[in-house]
Amino acid sequence: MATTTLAPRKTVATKKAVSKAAAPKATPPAKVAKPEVAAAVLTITSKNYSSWSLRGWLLARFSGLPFSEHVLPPDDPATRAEILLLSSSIRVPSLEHAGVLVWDTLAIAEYLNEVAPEAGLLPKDARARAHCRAISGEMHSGFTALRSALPMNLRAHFPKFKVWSRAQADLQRITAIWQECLETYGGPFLFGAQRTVADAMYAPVCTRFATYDVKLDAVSAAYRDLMLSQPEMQEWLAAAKTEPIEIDELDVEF
Ligand SMILES: N[C@@H](CCC(=O)N[C@@H](CS)C(=O)NCC(=O)O)C(=O)O
Repeated sequence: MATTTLAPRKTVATKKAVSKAAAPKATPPAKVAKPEVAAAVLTITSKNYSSWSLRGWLLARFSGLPFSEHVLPPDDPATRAEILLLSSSIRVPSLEHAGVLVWDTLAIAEYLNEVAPEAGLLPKDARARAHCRAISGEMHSGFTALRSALPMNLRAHFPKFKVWSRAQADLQRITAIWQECLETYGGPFLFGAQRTVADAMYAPVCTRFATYDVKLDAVSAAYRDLMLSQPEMQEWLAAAKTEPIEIDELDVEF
């Protein structure tokens, strides 16, 4: 009997003792170290004229990597010397991140895809990824007639602009690329629901089509409008409009 009456008390007493012993001490909560995000710096030039700067900047924004801009005025004599220190190609954009310096837009795209794979800058599917790289490479190395005939100039608008025949061929190839991608991957972006490297690469073509009043088929026009309405594009366009840089000679590809 005594055992049965005492046992519960003992049990309760033991529980109290245990809970007292386990009670948290009044010490301040341990500080949880936040993972360090290395600051990145993207060097660009004119927002109004530089299509490569726009591509690099969009890639960085699409990647989600925090970065600050280092803007070099293109008409400044010191600019060339400064770019030379950053990239042996004497070109912008260039990206500095975590002790790594990378230049040339496609190299920057590949680097950003490595440091921020979750951003989906390249499609997950291997065939789509190869296709994305192929059309991005085609933009990177081709369409020279379109580039020289229709230089990027975001502040300008040339209604009824006459596109000469070689540039017209580039234009047709670009819209064929867009149509094929939009049909294959279902849009609204070139490789489906996610913005990829290819969308950044072709973004300055969208602005050129708007600047030079290029007549497009309905599918290509919808894609152009979607890209121009992206918040990042709107931010860039607004900044370009207030940029105090005037360049008269627009026969150069910026
Ligand atoms: N292939 C390069 C082209 C970059 C390029 O042409 N950048 C122009 C500005 S948009 C430049 O830096 N020009 C300065 C110069 O040629 O001195 C890339 O993909 O980044």
